[in-house]
Amino acid sequence: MEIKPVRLSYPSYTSSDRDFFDSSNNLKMSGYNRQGNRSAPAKSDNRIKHTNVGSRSDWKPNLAKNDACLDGSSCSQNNKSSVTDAASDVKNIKPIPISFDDDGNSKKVKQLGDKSETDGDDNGRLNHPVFDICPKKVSSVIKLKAPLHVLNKEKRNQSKQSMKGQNIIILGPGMVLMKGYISSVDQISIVKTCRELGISDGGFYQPGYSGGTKLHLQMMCLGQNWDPETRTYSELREFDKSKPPVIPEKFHEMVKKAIVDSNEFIRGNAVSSDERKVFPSISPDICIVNFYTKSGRLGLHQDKDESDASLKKGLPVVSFSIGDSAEFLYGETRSIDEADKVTLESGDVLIFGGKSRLIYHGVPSIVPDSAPTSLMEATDMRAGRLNLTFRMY
Ligand SMILES: O=C(O)CCC(=O)C(=O)O
Repeated sequence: MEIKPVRLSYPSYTSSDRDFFDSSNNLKMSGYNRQGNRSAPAKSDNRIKHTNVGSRSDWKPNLAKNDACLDGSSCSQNNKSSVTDAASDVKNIKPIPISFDDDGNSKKVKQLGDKSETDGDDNGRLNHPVFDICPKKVSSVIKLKAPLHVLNKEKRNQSKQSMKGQNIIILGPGMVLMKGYISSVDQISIVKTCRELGISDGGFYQPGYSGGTKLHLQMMCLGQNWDPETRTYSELREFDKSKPPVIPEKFHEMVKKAIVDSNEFIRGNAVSSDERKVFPSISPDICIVNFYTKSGRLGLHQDKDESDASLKKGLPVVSFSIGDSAEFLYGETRSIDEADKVTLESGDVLIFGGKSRLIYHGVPSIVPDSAPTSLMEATDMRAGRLNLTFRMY
């Protein structure tokens, strides 16, 4: 599969905005330094204006010519194996031999007596590909352990990062980034949990639309199902009637703690009254888990399919990043050119609520091979990035 580079340009900035660019003309963290203090003027006083257009449905690559599909290359509707083709009345989905390419696209491994790509087999097993984020390594491949100094360096970075309050950045009113907040141990545990849930009923699948277009990621929902086609939440997943797994208690605790810690930081460090507003606590009833392979991506969109009450209150979305880093765009409009960019690394937690609840955001690219070696060795996770976003309906 041809991979076209995503080129980001920022033509609308004036010379006074130069501080926003690094030497390679990449947009730097806007407005704040790592301690959360303002380091450069924000582009405007009222950065986050919410318009009522666009939503997670903007993932749909065929919506608009210019920005609906970030690289434009895979907007063609050439993938016949639509997820909606799968048979619907199935209780136990068992893995059948499916291989995935680097894009996470599934390909059934041909077996003796195979009928077609979309039939179930003679045992009633579904041809719904099971996407395993930690596939068993082929035994003939000899795995070399990472050298000790690499692992030690990662450990040192990790403990530096987890020193309380050290690495929290206020990106804007209602938007806080907690760098390296999730410990290595918890990252490993999250990967293992998502792996187990991901290969079970209601686990990972590649979402798409009835026209055949697919998103460039694998997704599973916890708590409630979110349907990209209808942009609604429901108890069951439409195409296979599976019930989304419940959100593990441990995840609830982590979300609560992240909100408490970010609020503590906001109280001590926010510089304007808008930024000083703390996040209300949430008990999330939805978690969308995305897995991006190295060519995975997600267009700019708003998360606005939750209830009116939830959106009105600005209840925060809490996002965990694990594995490879991601370029993350965010801004007040759906324009890539006007968006700010930040890199989300393994262990980072991003919270957006309040004034930023409806911020446009997306992932134009994944940074290949940037995941901590120790995480990959401990989990056998395939190359890529796991992202969990918790919300309250
Ligand atoms: O992967 C990410 O960081 C963003 C995910 C996201 O925007 C979403 O699930 O709505």
